Amino acid sequence: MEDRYLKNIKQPSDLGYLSDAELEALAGEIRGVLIDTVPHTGGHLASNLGVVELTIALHRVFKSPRDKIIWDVGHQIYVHKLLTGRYKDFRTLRSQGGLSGFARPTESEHDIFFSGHSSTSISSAFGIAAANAINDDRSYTVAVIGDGAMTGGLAYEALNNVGHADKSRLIIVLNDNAMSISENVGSVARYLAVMRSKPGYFKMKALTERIINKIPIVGKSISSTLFKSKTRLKNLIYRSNFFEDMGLRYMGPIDGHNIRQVCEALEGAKLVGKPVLLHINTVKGKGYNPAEKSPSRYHGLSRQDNSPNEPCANGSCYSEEFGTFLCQQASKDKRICAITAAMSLGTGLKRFSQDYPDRFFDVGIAEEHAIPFALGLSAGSMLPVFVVYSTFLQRCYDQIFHDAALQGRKIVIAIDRAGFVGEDGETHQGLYDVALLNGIPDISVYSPATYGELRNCFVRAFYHVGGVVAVRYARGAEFRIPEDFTPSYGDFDVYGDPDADTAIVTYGRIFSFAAQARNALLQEGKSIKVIKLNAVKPMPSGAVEAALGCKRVFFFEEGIRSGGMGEHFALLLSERAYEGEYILKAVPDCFVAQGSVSEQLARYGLDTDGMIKTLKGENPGNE
Ligand SMILES: Cc1ncc(C[n+]2csc(CCOP(=O)(O)OP(=O)(O)O)c2C)c(N)n1
Repeated sequence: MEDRYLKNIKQPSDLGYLSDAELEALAGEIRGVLIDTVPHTGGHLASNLGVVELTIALHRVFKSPRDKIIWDVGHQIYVHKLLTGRYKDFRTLRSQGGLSGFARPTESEHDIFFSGHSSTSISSAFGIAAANAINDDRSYTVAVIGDGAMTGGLAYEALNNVGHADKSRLIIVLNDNAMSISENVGSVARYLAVMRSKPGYFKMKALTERIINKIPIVGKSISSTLFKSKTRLKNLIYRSNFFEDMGLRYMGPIDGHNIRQVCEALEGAKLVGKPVLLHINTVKGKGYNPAEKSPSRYHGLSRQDNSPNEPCANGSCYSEEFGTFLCQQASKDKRICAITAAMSLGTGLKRFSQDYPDRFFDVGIAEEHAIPFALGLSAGSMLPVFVVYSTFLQRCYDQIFHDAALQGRKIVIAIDRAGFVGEDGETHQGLYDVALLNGIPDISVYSPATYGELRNCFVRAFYHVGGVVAVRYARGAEFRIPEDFTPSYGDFDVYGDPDADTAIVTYGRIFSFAAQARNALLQEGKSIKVIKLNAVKPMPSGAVEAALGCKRVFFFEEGIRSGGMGEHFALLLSERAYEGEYILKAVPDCFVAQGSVSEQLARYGLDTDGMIKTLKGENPGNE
């Protein structure tokens, strides 16, 4: 009996054999699989529970992969995976070598683009639709975008472009559950709340009930003439709304948990002959009480088999430590403001948002906006800190260059999730920020290893260093630091014999592994010093000095090699006529696939064992 229908869905076309009642039963089975699996694998439970019926309807009405379905962010793609031949492997979700938690074209022809970052779906779907129009390809392209992702500016750049493209067979499904990770924010959210509560479709449906008889999910398709009359009626009801003003056809809002109604609407959207936005209302966490009650808590779950390197395993983590520290500072300094781009929970800002609502700004999924907004706050004599995951900071390259560094004003950037992030994989790794910031003038970058250093770096960032100051720290908890290490809280520390002729240069949490590797080799009679950088930009000249006399320098870097600390340090050494050898272990020029943080550190030789091997010459260097 278990998964009676789901196990027989080998490809989306198999849905065509199921009756309305069987589709409902299938939805129940899918919910069961999600609720059973995701707490173990970790991942986005609430978002997926909310799109069960929508995904069934999409695959019922469209012919994937000929018709292309593009999921914005891609965190809500599990149901799509279950219906596109990946049910059997679903338990491998987010583990090393297993199914990704996002869209991965390498995994299935039904996943169109790699995804993980928000608000891109309308642009890329429109590109496909535009190409199809040129090639006389009559297939459909569907972008599924959440109301949270609709707060990202990129979505509006796309709508601006889509609005005058009459011929495109593009359907945008706005999956409105009133939630981003936390409650959705801003004017768009307010506007959608008004739209959501209007009985548009139903009223329209009642008006046309006499003309259109019961429309089955498949079979008899709605006649174009009838649909057009429906649209005309709807336009009488809604003379204008934002999307129609932008040049799209607007349909909705409809109940996104009613498979029949969603199928009808999608069939209708196919007949419109110009880009359509279909607004559906869904409930985040639908069908699982705890998730319906606390959708934010169930937005993203961590794996159940947490290793000690996972977030808050020891009761705290860098994000929480940062959040607590910021609240303490804010109570003393009324200028401190915190900005988040829809990530208040993950970045430890929840308490700040409650204690200092006037100085807390959730700008929506709008990282690009956050930086110039911080600039404005700074110009208005405030002390802004933009708290952002390393991977999402990538969106802000030009803003950091033009709206921050060039202006010379004080802006603090707290870069969370710097380093390997684990199960989210390629799209979410925090391995690129050092290289990215290295190329921008007049920025200071700190990379503390411990909670104590983290607090100290922020004090320096707020009060002792000018211009743009970034402090970067990892996902999860601090690693163990040897008891005989006493931090200087300066730009760098030297751990071990300062006269050793072998040096390790490193920064951030993996100092812990470097220190352990050094101590293990000390037992074997090898003398090594660890130069631990706290400031990675500008590079402390004393640290270069400390490495100059060594015969061998090993760089261990939890970040991309190109443009990173190691390359830069090595150049400074060679400029100072360094005559010894150096070996650079960092992440090579690649995208780093999912796995646990420990697996990823081991994969690139950046755990204690890997470092010992490299130090002994058993690992190839300079990868
Ligand atoms: C550029 C970027 N910033 C932040 C995130 C983190 N993030 C992932 S999902 C999400 C909320 C998306 O909300 P919505 O689109 O409404 O989808 P829902 O989960 O509510 O279905 C956020 C902020 C991201 N993926 N990309």
